[in-house]
Parts: sequence; structure tokens; C-alpha cells
Amino acid sequence: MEKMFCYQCQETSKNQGCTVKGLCGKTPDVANLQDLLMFLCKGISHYTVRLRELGIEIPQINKFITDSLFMTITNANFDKSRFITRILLAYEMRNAAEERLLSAGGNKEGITFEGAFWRGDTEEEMAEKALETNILTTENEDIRSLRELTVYGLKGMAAYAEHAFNLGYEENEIYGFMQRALVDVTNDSLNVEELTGLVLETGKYGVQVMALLDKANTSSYGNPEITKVSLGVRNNPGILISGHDMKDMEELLKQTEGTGVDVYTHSEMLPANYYPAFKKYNHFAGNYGSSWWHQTEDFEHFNGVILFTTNCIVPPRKTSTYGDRVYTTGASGFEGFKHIEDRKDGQPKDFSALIEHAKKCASPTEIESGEIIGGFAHNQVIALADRVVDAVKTGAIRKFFVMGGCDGRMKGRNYYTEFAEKLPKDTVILTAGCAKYRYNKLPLGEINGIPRVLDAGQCNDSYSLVKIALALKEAFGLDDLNDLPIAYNIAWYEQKAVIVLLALLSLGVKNIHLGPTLPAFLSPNVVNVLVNNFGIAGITNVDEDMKTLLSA
Ligand code: FSO
Ligand code: SF4
Repeated sequence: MEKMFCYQCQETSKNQGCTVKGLCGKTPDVANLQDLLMFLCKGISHYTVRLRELGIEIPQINKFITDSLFMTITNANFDKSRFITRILLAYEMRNAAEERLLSAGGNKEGITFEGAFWRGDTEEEMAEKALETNILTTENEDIRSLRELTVYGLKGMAAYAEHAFNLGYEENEIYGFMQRALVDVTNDSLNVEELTGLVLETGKYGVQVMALLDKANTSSYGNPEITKVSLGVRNNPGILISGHDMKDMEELLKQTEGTGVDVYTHSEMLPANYYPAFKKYNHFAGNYGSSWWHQTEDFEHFNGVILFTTNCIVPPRKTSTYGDRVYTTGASGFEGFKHIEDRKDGQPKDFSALIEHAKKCASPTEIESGEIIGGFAHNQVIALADRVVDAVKTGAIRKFFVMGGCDGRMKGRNYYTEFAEKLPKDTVILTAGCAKYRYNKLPLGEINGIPRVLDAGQCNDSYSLVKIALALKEAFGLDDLNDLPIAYNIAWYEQKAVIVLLALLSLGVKNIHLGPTLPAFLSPNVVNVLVNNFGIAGITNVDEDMKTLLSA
């Protein structure tokens, strides 16, 4: 029997599945504990779905399931002990849900899913059960594909729900859907058609959760605005904040003010520079380094302290010297990195240990200089709508290319840099997510003062791209989003990109090109459904795809 099985990300071994160790660095024991945690979350959901029918929400369980889904996202958490603690907590949560159901007069008749009652306390029992219940036990490959597509969408949704929650925004409807879907993927009576419906419904809730997070971010920190972000360094010691969580960003900036420590963003935290509430801090020094997978180099040169608020973590090389300078918080974790505990009783997180540590570090080594421009989220672009519409009407802009999503280590991803370079000068790239690092530092120029790369923000800010497209549709008086001069050439890596993709499909966006490879978890029949109904396609080579997308 295989030691583990995981095929949730683009990097999966041979584009089939990681069976010995994750190419991301995930060990089989952690992979199996993550599977078991998913199995238990499905089990807990069997009770909460019934509780909800009685009008009962249990906020702690909503939070527990959301966090658990988030923790199993690619490159978020590699810390075995955190998963064991969580699994033990899952048993408590499940008991609490069951008791509450019975005391409220509900019944548990017909709940036969084993995750709703199985318990094993030793690590061996957990590992064994994970292998007996993992996704390969769903034999029909189409059913397995649709179930996993749903679960990966839920993981992405959970990440966004968690960031919104941290800012005080949540919707029980979203938790309710996540838990119902977790039950539905255990239901052997659902056929391919019904599960396809579930996948699309997941996309619909994907739009809802991205809208919620957009509201949370912009209500808390203002609307992102056009900003030049420095890529160079200053002379003070620094803290480099990575991941996606804006509440952590806020608290870190507040707590470092006046300490002589500067704060820099890394990878997906770059868009924090665009928010008015953060720009006002003088010690907010700009962005350092490139997308997530360059971190083994970038962190060596940074010299200061690094804080991961979420994925993407790359296990440090054996020869690396920065491991003791890295901290994690929230859903992220890595054995050997120090972890900052969650907020308690509404109090901010305590970053004092990091700050004291940073003070003792050397200032960052400069690895590049200059600046990049960003902040083109919906509010800002819609404010420029007249200019944009004009440029399209006069033919100055021929076409927009949505090139959002993720970056990754795979060599073939040079495709995206080359594609951006070869795009005709009368085209504009709309981007969000860490995919942008493939082209955001290229001198691509401007059209009538509009930069040719418009960065809306993080992967979840793909919602902004949708809002921009809807505004353009209205401005041009069109009935269908697909009639706009917009082509979609999207790169994916992990499960947040899955929810973004499903959200776009649920909004009716057609003819998305997805690369650098199609997901291993899509069976040939499921790919056919996506091709026939949505015109989804992979990528071929830059020249061919350019021709196809320019003429579409
Ligand atoms: Fe990238 Fe990682 Fe934001 Fe992902 S840093 S790959 S899609 O976590 O979430 O874009
Ligand atoms: Fe493999 Fe990706 Fe799973 Fe890691 S997350 S084990 S690389 S499929």
C-alpha cells in the first residue's frame, strides 16, 4: 500500500499524485494526519447540518472546521504536533455537536459515515485510519474527482472566510454551505450530475466569500489605491511579513511603530502596500524579494525576522541559516519555526518576541532596487473607467488579458513571462495573486497613462477583476461578460486558485485557459464536462496560445 496519497496541487508528482513524500515537502505522516482531520471534519458536519435544521449554530465548530480546512492547504502547515492536537480536539467538537443535537431533540438516525463516530488516540491508529479512508477509497474516478474538486474549493473558501473572520466579518450561510458540502461528498447516493451541481454551487459561494473578504478588507483599511512600492531596502533591521492575513499586517505595523524596526512585505503580502490604512506608517518600507518559491534565497539575504501568516512555506534547505529567524501564526506552521498564538479575548496577537528578535538582526541586504506600481482593485479602476473605456473605444487598448493566479517552481512557468513579453503593446494585463511576479517587474510600459500590468491585489482580489469586468460590461452596454475584449490565461498552484476558478465558472466566464498543467484530480470525463460547458482549455505554447486568445 502507498504511504500517502495527495494530488491537490499543481506540483503533484508526475501530475498523478504524491505517494511517498510531497514534492512540497509534506511528509507522509503529516499528509495522513491532514487526511484524517478532513475525515473528522466531514464527520462533525453530519451533526452540524442537522443542528442547523433546528436553527442551531455552534460558532466554535464553524471556526474549527474553517481553520482545519485552511490548515490542510498546500504549503500552509507542516507541523505534525499541531495536527495531532487538532485531531484530538476534533473528537471533542464532534461529541459536543452530538450532545447538542440530542439535547435539542434532534436525532442521529441514519448517520452512518464513519468519521462521525470513529476515534483512535495513538498516532499509529490515526495513520492507519487515514490510509483506510483517504480519497483513493472512492473507486469511481469521476465521483472521486468531483468530490475532491469540491473539497479543494472548500479549502480555498475556508482561507478567505478565515481572513474575513479575523476582521470581524462572517456569514453563517457560508459556514452552512461548507459543512453541507462536506456531508455531500460522503454521500454515496449522489451521482456525477448531482456532484457537478455541487461543484458549481461551491463556485457560487466562492463569489460570496470573496465579496465578504473584499468588504472586510476595504471597510477596515480603505480602498486600495494606485501606489508605487519600493523594492529596495533601508538601514534599519526589518521584519518580512508573508502570507495573506491583513489583520496580522495591521497588528504588526502598530506594534513595530517607533521600535526602529522596519516592516517589508513578501510575496502575496505585497498588496498590503496599496491600502490607505497601512501606507500611513513611515516604517512600512516596501516589498522584498519575489514570489513564494524564491524564499530559500530571499530569506537568506533578508537577515531579519520573517513572519508567515499563511501559506506558502517552503521547507528550508539543510544548509540554510534563516530557520531560527522564522515565525508562523494562524493556520501556518512548520516544525522548528516558532509559532505566535492566536488572539484571545479580543486582544491583539503578541508580536513582541519577533520585534525583540528583529532588533538584534542586521538590516536587509539589497537584492534589487526601484519600484513597482499596483493598487488597481475595483474601486480604483472603476474611478478610471472613463479613461479605460475611451482607450478601448479609440482602439488604444485592443484587449485585456486576465493573467492571475499562482506562481510556482515548475520550469514551464517561464511561459507566463514570455507570454507577457510577447503580448502586443495595445493589450493590458489584469492580474491578482502571486502569478504576477512572472511579469510585474518587466518594463511593459503604459497606454495613455494606464500601466500595462494592472495589479488588483492578492488571489482573493480576483473578485476585483470580476467587478471590473462587470463594470466594463455595463459601460459597453453588453449582455454577456464573454462579449468583452477580455481573454483569460490563468496559472494555478494550490486550492485557493481552485475556488477562484470555480467562482469564475459560476459567474458564467467561458474559455479560460488554465496552466501550466491541468489538475491531476480532474478525471478525463470531468475535464470533458468543463471543456464542453465552459470551454476550459490547457495551455500549449506561447505563440499558438497568443494567436488563439487574440483572435477569440
Ligand atoms: Fe500564491 Fe501561495 Fe495567493 Fe496561493 S502565495 S500560491 S493561490 O498561496 O494564495 O497566490
Ligand atoms: Fe504533493 Fe501538492 Fe499534495 Fe504536496 S500538496 S503532497 S506537492 S500534491
